[in-house]
Amino acid sequence: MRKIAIVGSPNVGKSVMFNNLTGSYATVSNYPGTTVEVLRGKARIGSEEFEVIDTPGMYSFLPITEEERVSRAIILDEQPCVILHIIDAKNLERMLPLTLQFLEAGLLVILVLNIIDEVRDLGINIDVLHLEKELNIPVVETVSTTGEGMDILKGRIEEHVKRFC
Ligand SMILES: Nc1nc2c(ncn2[C@@H]2O[C@H](COP(=O)(O)OP(=O)(O)OP(=O)(O)O)[C@@H](O)[C@H]2O)c(=O)[nH]1
Ligand SMILES: [Mg+2]
Repeated sequence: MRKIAIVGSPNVGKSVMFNNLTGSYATVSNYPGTTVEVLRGKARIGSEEFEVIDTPGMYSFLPITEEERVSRAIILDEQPCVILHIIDAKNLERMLPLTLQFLEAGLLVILVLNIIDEVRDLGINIDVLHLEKELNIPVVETVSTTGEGMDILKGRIEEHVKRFC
């Protein structure tokens, strides 16, 4: 089964996104050789079923904490064909360096601008098409707590899988 890894900084909505994609059933296990817990579940997107992995929060792709080492290992060793980089869109500038680290490592990520409801409340408008052009990757806006944007995200995942997996 092909894998989708959900990655990003702490507290950006990764686990809510994981629940959106997988429904209620998940298995929890310690990553081998560590005390770090990793959640795994299944998602049907289009006609394909994927294993979805909710990774521990990471600030950098160059790991300092055990959690960051586990997330890096999942990305590099398990070779998920889809990597969803979830960010808190309110803190776009602070969060994009991690996206760039992924791209520099040759990883084809889909950038998910989550918590876009609070961005709107602040009166901020993010130019998503411009960001897509600059980064040359799909960029999708979501509100993971309401499910807004999930259909579009699934569509982008399908396109990505057809092209790259
Ligand atoms: N307003 C708003 N809140 C959100 C959204 N997505 C997640 N949240 C809230 O953000 C908080 C963190 O969500 P989690 O899914 O636990 O975040 P996480 O990335 O898994 O956090 P860690 O596992 O600690 O790294 C929760 O209180 C969510 O309800 C969103 O789109 N809009
Ligand atoms: Mg979480």
